Amino acid sequence: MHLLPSFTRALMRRPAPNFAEGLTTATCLGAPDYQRAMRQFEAYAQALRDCGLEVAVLPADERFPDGHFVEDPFVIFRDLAFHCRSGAPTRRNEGESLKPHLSHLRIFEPPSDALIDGGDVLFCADRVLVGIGDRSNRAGFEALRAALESVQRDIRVDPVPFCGVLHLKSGLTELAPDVLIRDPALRTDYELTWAKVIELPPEEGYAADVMPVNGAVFVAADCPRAYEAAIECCERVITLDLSEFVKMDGGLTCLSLRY
Ligand code: CIR
Repeated sequence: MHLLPSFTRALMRRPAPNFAEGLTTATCLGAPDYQRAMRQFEAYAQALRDCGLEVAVLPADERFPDGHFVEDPFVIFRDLAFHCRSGAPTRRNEGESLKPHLSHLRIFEPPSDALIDGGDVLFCADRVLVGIGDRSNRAGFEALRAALESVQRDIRVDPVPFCGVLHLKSGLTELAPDVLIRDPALRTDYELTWAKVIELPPEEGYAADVMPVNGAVFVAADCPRAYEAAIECCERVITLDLSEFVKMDGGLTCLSLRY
């Protein structure tokens, strides 16, 4: 059974003017430009609308400089909204502010030792991969697996211990069923032989975070190898420039919750 249905809705939050105060390891890229980030954000929201999604865009919230990375505080699967407790303490209250906008879903609260960021959760066509790294731990994986099994008893959920990139999806996503795209910086012992794996050149590593949406696939702009791989798998490839979010360690998927 294919785990990726077509999406009808997306939730996004505008970046706050203080978004450069968020967490980042990419300081060598320089400080992000707010106006440019806002233009990139609007283009992303419009691209989701062009794919048929109804996009709810929440106002910026200066309490959360990383708060526009809405993918991390929740994992949504059918009617389930799993409320993640981030391994990054500064990001732990973001989910509370999203909850009222997800109240039509069944919100699941995991135990407090369960750490997880949505960026570590990769829904593939036939399985879910849960990265275990700096932001997500084994208890987080166990709690998410139990919650997903409550929705679909036979769902396959695999732990993927990794390092080298921030989130699992920063370095590995699925372009098409059984076709993975990978940043060579991602290191893992998890066996990937069940899929074809396209390894990007190091300078395109951040383009490993691709986002399939309703028959299209979103890919970071100016990454020719990633584009070529995407066009081989998918008729419609949407490229987006997210340079200002990359400066804050943000990947393509992290700016929206799709469901
Ligand atoms: C953080 O370090 O948490 C944010 N600055 C970036 C989060 C990006 N999230 C994602 O790729 N899922």
